Amino acid sequence: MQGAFMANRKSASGRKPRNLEQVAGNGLLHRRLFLTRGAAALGAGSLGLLTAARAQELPPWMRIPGAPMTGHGRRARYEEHIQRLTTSAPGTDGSGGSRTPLEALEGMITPSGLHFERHHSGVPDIDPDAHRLLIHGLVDQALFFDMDALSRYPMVSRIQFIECSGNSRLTGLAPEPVSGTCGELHGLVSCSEWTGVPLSILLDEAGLDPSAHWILAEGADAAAMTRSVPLAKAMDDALLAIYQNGERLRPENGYPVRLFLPGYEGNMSVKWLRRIKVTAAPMMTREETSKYTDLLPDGRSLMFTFPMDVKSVITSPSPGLELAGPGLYQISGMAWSGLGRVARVEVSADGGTSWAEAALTEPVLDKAVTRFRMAWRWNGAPAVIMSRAVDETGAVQPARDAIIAAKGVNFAYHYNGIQAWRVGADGQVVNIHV
Ligand SMILES: Nc1nc2c(c(=O)[nH]1)N[C@H]1C(S)=C(S)[C@@H](COP(=O)(O)O)O[C@H]1N2
Ligand SMILES: [Mo]
Repeated sequence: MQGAFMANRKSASGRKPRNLEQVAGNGLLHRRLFLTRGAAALGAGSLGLLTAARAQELPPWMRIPGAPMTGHGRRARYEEHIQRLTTSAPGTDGSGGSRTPLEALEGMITPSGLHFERHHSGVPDIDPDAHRLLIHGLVDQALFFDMDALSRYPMVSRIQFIECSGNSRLTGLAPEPVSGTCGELHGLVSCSEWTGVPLSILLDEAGLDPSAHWILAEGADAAAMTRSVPLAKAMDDALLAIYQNGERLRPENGYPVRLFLPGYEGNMSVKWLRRIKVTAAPMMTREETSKYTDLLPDGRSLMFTFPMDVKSVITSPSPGLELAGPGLYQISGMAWSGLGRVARVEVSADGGTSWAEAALTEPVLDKAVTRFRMAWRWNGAPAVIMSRAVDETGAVQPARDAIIAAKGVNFAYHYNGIQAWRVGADGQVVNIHV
């Protein structure tokens, strides 16, 4: 093993190897080592050493021809058990949500079939040929589009996250930590490549009245979900999204067209979009008065809290993914901010006593999920792992205590506290409050 270790290092750079550098308590290693070196270079020995006991016979799939081509691909049958966790409001089939199983995924993109869902009255079955989008209100001329006309406008593509502002409150605001997987606790966030027509192009074409300051967006579902959006956002980076990860939107995510407001709370990205009315003031809809407002300890409520704040969570290890025994592990997680790019993610393996900077996986994009990684040599003793993200505006993901001190526990949205997982001596991982 030592021989392979030396040979590796020589061929990698030809220079003398750097000292193995532990940068924080309980075994966190320097991010540079992890970016370019394997397990052997980190002193753990190779995880892939070939021994006689591990040699394989020719597997059966190499002895017979494989399956034919298919018109539409599907997952390996061994992966079919990876599912969204769906929950409906009592007495309803389609009002509720489903959560992305974050612990089963890697990279920055959420596969469309595992994108989280949040519906207020189920998924409508919309015939795209019969769907229409009306733009009216404080404009020079009202516009009325079918999908063919809409699709002839210039499109842009962006990789961006969407997060329900109710995400994470289930555990964050509970007095005792709730048991569940990472996805069950934090899975109301997903990241896709969205392609569509910038809303500004259509508003320009309609011609804005000088008194216009807001728009009202309305969905074609039975809930007729309706939200007010400041005109500045509508003219900045709002998208009428038609494609998701290269294919037409999934029905669950707004087929055939949705509003997409980068970085803003998910509720405002109205799905199955049928109408935009340009207005002088917000319309004070149900979703921005009785819902999606945050009750503070002094009895006042915050309204129109649009951007999603900086946040991160370790997806592996996480509850349900137990560690096989002491040794070298990759801590992997996701970070995002509705205010811009992720600037830095720090990881602790000693409950927040010491922190080390994680490696960010390129590309690091504006208002997109960013993958972070950290090498960790686990010594087998109980440990508490946590991550803390900082975005390019300098905003730092807060501790749970700090949020509760500032906002109490009666609010329901925009909880972005640091998540801690406790790794037991048996390798089991559980959700804890620190
Ligand atoms: N028309 C309509 N748009 C909607 C909703 C809805 O129920 N109806 N739910 C909203 C909420 S609360 C969220 S968090 C996002 C979720 O988007 P997704 O289901 O594509 O993940 O859609 C928003 N847009
Ligand atoms: Mo939401």
